[in-house]
Amino acid sequence: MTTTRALLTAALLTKALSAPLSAKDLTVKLADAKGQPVGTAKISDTKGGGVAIKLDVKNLAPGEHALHFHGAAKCEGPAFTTAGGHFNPAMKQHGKDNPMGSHAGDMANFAVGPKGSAKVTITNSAVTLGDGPNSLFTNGGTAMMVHAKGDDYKTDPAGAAGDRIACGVVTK
Ligand SMILES: [Cu+2]
Ligand SMILES: [Zn+2]
Repeated sequence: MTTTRALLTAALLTKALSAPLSAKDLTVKLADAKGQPVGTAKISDTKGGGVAIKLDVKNLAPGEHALHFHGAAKCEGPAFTTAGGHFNPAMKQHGKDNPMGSHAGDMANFAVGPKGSAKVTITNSAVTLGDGPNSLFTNGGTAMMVHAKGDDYKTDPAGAAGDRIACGVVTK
């Protein structure tokens, strides 16, 4: 009896210690303009605030691509315009190299290899899976967007990143 209880307590403790930092991680499914799947983005809260995004994508054009969170949780191809502009709760301009920037939804470019795939982790210190105005779930959620070109990190409102080529809704 006592042994059983001790084992149970130990098991519960182990479970608590190994629990993820956030209530739950989130896997976003990305699809291209034709609705074909191009991979996933696994989002998790990080210890110091912000999120880490494990991007695992394929069937994209080789080269640099911009990655943003847009303000509406809509991925309607082929142009994905209903996702709106960049997620911008602080009402700033676009880009880390813009003195008036940046949007919470702005992130670093990533590179797609010659075979059309990429596996990369990108961080964003301005958003969270938790609560508050910078939550990716604010106002019904956001959309993760991949663009045809790289972001120049300064041109308002979207970094001159070209077409929206893949999208995934970020909702609870
Ligand atoms: Cu974008
Ligand atoms: Zn932006």
